[in-house]
Amino acid sequence: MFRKILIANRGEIALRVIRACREMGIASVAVHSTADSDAMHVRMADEAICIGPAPAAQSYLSVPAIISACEITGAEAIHPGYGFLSENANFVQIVEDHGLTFIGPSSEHIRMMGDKITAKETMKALGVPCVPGSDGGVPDLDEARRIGAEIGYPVIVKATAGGGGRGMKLARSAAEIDVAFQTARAEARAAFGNPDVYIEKYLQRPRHIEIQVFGDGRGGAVHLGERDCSLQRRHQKVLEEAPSPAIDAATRARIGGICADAVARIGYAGAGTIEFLYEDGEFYFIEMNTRLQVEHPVTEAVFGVDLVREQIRVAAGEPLSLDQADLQPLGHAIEARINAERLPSFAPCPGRVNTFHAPGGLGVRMDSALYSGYVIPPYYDSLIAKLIVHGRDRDEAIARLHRALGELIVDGVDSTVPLFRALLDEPDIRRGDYSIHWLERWLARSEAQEG
Ligand code: MV4
Repeated sequence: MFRKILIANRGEIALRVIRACREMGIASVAVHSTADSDAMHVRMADEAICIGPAPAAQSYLSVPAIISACEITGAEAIHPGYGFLSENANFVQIVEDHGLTFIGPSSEHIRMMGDKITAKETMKALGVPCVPGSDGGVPDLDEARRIGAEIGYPVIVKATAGGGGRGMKLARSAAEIDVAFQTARAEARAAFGNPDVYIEKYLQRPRHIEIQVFGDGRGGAVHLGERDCSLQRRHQKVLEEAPSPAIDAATRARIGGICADAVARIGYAGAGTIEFLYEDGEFYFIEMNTRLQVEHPVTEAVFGVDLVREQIRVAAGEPLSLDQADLQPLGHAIEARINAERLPSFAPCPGRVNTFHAPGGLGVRMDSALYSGYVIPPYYDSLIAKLIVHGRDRDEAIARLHRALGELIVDGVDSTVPLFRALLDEPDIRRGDYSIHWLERWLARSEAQEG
């Protein structure tokens, strides 16, 4: 096992990894920018090292600074958290070239899934159900028109180097395919330096359901059910839950089995998430994320598993301590992502947090790096806390989230807390009856009403 791990991240996810290290008897090294000298992850780690100025490009994204920090502190492995360098295949290669261990999958698997056409071809060949569409890339307009006519409109043109909602263009009818194809290509070339696009049937009212998988890197893998992440705004998840209100045990076992089998067959190592659109009882693969996700705690709550501990174990060459037969979800978990943002615009609201008080009690977990007096810097994303509740069933989880939100105090900056109170009062949300479009439509309606 590793003696010392460097965490190449900040905020609540850095704390999450430090806590796992401490429970495993592993020393932790925090890295930070000059803007984060007073950040909680710096205080909580065993050691901390400054790696550069405030802009992430010169600190949390600086490969030489992070490699140097490992050499100076004697850290043997790097946990990337999410975002920043977590899905950067070149970084993983450099880490390995320096005799260090990246806590995550191989650079080959990251590269494979980072190219969305390759990811889809790979998954399709492994028996994972995919959205109908082009076989691979679409090289020219004639081919785009032919595919549109073949699969039927609406279709969506997606950049192979995109993902997470970046680089997509909708064509509602044949009249729109030329513009959609040409703009998608031009934008993909400008944004990613790669113009390649593919085409899919556009699903009108799906849910976003993702399967948590875990590979041991030796051909073994398990799944830990699904998360429903349909409540999003501008491709940013707002609230996630496990299990999905739309999925039963038999469906979970079937799609979970397909996903675990797929990652086992490619020899995948570590945590991964296979994203699907789910409509009319069918799953359609869209992307695979090769990192630990922000919303992993809802899975941890219902499966009673420490996913970061498993990541570290697998990276150190130890076997998974998970057995598929023992993995049964218990109860229901919901995560509210609390951002320092002003409603209704969602404009970032950095600044001094005068008072911070975290809720507690049975079934409540607060993952946050806030403290009273902390000054939220303007340079990074606006997530300030994840409030995760667990109940025996969905109704209990909802009541618990309501109760916990009432105990939470974040004073001095605006936050998205009021959004969750309003959401939990909505009959559609209480029933679990929502698609990927529900939140944006509801926000548009609320704004119109308030004038
Ligand atoms: C789609 C789709 C409908 N049909 N693909 C957006 C993010 C990226 N991961 C994939 N996305 C979508 N792909 C087909 N064939 C609708 C979306 C989409 C979406 C997906 C998940 C969650 C929220 C979304 C919001 C708008 C569009």
